Amino acid sequence: MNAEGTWTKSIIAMMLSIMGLGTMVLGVVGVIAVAGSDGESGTSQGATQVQVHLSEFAVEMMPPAVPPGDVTFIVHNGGTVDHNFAVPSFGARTKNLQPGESTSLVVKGITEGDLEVICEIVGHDAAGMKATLAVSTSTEVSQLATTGGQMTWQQMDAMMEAVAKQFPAKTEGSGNSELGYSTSTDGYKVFDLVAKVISWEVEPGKFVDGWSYNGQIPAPIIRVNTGDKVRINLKNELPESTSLHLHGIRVPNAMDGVDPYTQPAIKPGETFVYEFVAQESSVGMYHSHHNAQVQVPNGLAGALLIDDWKTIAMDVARSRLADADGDAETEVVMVLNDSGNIGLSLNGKSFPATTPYALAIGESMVVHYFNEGNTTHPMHLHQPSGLVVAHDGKVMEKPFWADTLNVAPGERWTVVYTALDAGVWAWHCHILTHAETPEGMRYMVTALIVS
Ligand SMILES: [Cu+2]
Repeated sequence: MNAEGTWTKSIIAMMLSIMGLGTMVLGVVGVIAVAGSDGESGTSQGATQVQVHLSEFAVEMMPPAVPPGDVTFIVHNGGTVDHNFAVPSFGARTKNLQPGESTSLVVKGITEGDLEVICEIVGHDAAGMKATLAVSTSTEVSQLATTGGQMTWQQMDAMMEAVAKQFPAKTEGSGNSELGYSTSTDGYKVFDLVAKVISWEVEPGKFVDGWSYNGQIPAPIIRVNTGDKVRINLKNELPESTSLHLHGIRVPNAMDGVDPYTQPAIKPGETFVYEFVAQESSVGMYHSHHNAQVQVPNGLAGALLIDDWKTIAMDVARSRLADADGDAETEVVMVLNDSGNIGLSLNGKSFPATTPYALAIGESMVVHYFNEGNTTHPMHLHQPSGLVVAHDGKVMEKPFWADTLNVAPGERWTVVYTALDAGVWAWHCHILTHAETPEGMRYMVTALIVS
């Protein structure tokens, strides 16, 4: 079986477990995704990750040595009875984990020396569930921490499985909710945005400074129709000036958001009002255009859709697809990122914290890829092929099929996927360093579950 086949098999196994079929199919009990931290919480940006595998009666850590600083322990109970994971000298501990359960624990400010870790269940440490993490400033240790160390293949397999079993891991915060509006007396749809820095959990236990609109990454989805009068009030609560560019949307020049040419920068504490009439169907995005190489990848970006793209896309695709009823059941906004505080991610989350999607055979989903990052991402859904129906919000005269589609920075591609075969199909960026590490799948990876 090739690498992709192995992947698919392992995701299917884990998703079946999550869907409650695990007890029948795999004979395992309750695969769970538990995120969050029972240790210190807060920013652990730059923290070294250590994968912890608990079993009867051993505590295995990879890498076995780390540089001083903050450490995020990704803990998986691979045993058959309850265990926990504790760092006694810091008073940090996870809750008791059931067999198959995972969680994370952030421990900050670890200094050079030997760090003892144990399972605190009575008798387990004496039976062997204690280990020592070497904390050292040596360069070899730094390299070990970034490469995952010199693992045996068995350790690598165990670690990959431990990470994969967390999917879909629960994390704090989510983006892409639909933004509500009020209607003004002069007939505008009025949307309120507040730009502010928040603590954002990119993956279990990894909190970063996220630059958000309304506390969401990606920003909330704005939907309007052709002919609508649109007003966006943007309040700047960031520590620096900002501006808002309406990318791929036809607006008057004064509303283009390019300070200092089309408007003054919006200083901290100020509000700027953007107004335009929606003239054309768009798969647009809105994002900062001020210190944008920092503000956008840190999170200040979202989708602005003009008109009903489920219908527009299916009008193009319907006759060429095996869709059962001719309608799309799902519309997916997928914002790609690779830089800044958020880093490699799908919709502001890194695997295993990404969101899986679901279709039944014969159903279709309309996917809009938005690249808000700094490099091209070839997005690949294992099956089925997608019919590419629109580029940058313009319906294509010649739609084409693709199972892997390059999405360049700034581009939007609209693709219709119709589910043909049951299973859990991996869906990821095909730059492999954007999808996998020696510790397993990470970053720009999710799955389509077809039932
Ligand atoms: Cu990529």
